[in-house]
Amino acid sequence: MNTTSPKPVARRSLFKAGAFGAAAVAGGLALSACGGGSLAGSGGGGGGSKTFKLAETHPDDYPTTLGDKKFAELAEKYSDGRIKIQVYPNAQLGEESDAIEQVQMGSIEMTRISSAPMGEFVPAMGLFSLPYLFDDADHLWRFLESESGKKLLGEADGAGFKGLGYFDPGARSFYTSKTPIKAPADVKGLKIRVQESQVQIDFIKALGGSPTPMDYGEVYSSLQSGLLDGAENNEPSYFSASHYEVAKNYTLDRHMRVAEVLLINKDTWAGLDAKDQEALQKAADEAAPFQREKWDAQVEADLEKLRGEGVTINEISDLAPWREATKSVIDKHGADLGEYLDAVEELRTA
Ligand code: GTR
Repeated sequence: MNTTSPKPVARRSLFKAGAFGAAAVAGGLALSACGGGSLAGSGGGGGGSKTFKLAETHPDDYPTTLGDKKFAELAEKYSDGRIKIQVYPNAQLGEESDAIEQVQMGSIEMTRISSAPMGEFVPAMGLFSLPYLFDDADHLWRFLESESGKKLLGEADGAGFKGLGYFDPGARSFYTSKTPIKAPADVKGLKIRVQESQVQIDFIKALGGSPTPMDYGEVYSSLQSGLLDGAENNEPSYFSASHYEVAKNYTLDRHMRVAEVLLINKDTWAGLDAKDQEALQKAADEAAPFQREKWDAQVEADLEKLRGEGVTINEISDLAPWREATKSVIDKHGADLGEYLDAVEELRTA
């Protein structure tokens, strides 16, 4: 058992330094080279059994956590007990921005993470933060399961990770504490929390709002204190993190489908023999449809509960003005994503 505590990493923060780019990927490589060399926390290498930690930000019964647990159960089964995965929910191992750095260094072997903060390390993952890109969940999944979706997941290799698969992220929508958002102009002047993503910062700016990147765990108190006017997320996050208690106007504009990703440290992966790699991959492949089923049921149940809690839900039927107002975000951030955007377009209709 490795007992060294995670090494602090000088975070390549776009919020301090300003930009994505080649330097980001190079930084990622350097980190992985110096920190990820051992099977940290693996409980011994070689042919014996290995125990991996998996960091998850959500509570125990949240659909992604259920997906993680299914993955863990199948990994143990398919590896004949050689691989054990301990799922740590509730951000016990740190907020996402810390967890991903620790996975890059190898002090945590695995995480289920949103592709938005991952975009700091793997810029192409910014695709999923482009606004109003996917028509619906089926469109997203056609892309995720396509050769392009797999290639995009493979880009994680360049930053010290191996991407094992995607989980369903639902769709992110706005919520506000005071004024409800009904049209793009309503975002003007509002302080809106975003994930750690330059694309999302530019999205809020395009709508005239003031974007505030912040850890997920700080959003509730910031909405409560008035530091934020609003935030945005899918129904299960809005409900399970109790954000609805302090921001009761929910506007279903479904602006982003920010894929969830199952990641393992690249060196940990490379240290596994072919049989165990196959077992892990098979487990991830089978956990994905399981998680998606849980997801759909949870969204329905949570909408029902939110209505019961007195949340005002605004459905947006015409997305044209929203697309128009935020077109600049696609123009700017889509420029380097040509082949992925082409695939998204091709897959728009089944
Ligand atoms: C959720 C996502 C989390 C986290 C969170 C956030 O939808 O599942 O992994 O990224 O959003 O907004 O920080």
